[in-house]
Amino acid sequence: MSFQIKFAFVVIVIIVAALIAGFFGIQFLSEEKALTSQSEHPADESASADEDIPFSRFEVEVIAENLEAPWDLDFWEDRIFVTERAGRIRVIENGEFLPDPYFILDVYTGGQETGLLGIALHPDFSRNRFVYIYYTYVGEDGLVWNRVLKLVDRGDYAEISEVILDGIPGTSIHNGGRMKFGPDEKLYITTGDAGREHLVQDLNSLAGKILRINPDGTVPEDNPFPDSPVWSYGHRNPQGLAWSPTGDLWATEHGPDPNDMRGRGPGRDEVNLIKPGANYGWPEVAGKAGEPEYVDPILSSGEKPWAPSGASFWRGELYFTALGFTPGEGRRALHRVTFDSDYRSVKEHDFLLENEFGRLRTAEPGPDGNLYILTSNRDGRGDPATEDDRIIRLKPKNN
Ligand SMILES: [Ca+2]
Repeated sequence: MSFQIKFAFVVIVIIVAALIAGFFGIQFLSEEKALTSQSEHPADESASADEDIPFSRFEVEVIAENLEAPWDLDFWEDRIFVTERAGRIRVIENGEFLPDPYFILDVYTGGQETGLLGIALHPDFSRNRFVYIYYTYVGEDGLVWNRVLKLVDRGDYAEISEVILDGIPGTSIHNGGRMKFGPDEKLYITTGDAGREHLVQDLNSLAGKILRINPDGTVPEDNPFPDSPVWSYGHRNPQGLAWSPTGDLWATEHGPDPNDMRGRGPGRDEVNLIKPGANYGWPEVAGKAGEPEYVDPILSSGEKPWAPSGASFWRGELYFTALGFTPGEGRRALHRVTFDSDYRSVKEHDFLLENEFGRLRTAEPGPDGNLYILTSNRDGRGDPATEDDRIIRLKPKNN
């Protein structure tokens, strides 16, 4: 089937489907999104038109608007907890914002990569009400740092409990900031190089690392380096953490700009399979460098930037969001990666929502089985629409 014929066929199918949906008053948004998705691995020619289009099996809905540079989210029952970089946690309950912010914090917001970043609810939140946040601040020494703060939920607001990890180097860029509890109920935290590359290979610095701590801030006994929260190192600015169905940790990482490559390798942005104690190469190499002392990424953008931020496994596949600086080539899109059954080799890599909603910050499955995505258009680098920023929900059809 030629492309033109196939395209016409797809359009006719969609028009008919849309007419049917309109007739029954059904909200029917996903097909127009599906048309704009792209694939590096076109489906088999014998597949139906619907199966030819990645993501056609999802409905795409905007469920919240008018957020200001949201950065991370977590869920509990009917509540969505969302951080805004300016220093607010907002709560959406049953689809409605609580009238007042859940928590307000004085944070450092210089540059465009600072402020209140990650949030993670304790796995036993129902019992202990602990909420963890990661933020940038100016210390008494006048320097910029990042720290992890534990809050206690009090219903419609939260109170500060204690700082559980401090001394993470910060600056106006490369602050890392993603936090998630793993299947082992340890807290994993990404940190960036804070613009100081020499700290990244130094195991005594918390810059350019993935960290793993107990929920009370102590170091787990089975960490790879004694008495150190460092789980892996050699990272430039990782901002995505995701566990595969096989229990492995994956991380996305922002790579260097072209003028910052300086012969350091063939690639920029990375998707890495994280092994405890391993060295991921920055600032010596970037991308699949093939140097034996460094672990290469499983997936690299090569010379094309994605600017990948958040990541999650959802329905057995890896989804990561791309911020991009300019449109095109999946730079402002939701990437999907499928794997062979061992979750070691990539089967397909494609993306959707390209340039539909601008910069995409993170994607996280909710307790309802749907995928929630934050836009990041009011972070100083986007072209915000009047409704920005938004939370988008991907809902599988026929589920
Ligand atoms: Ca690397």
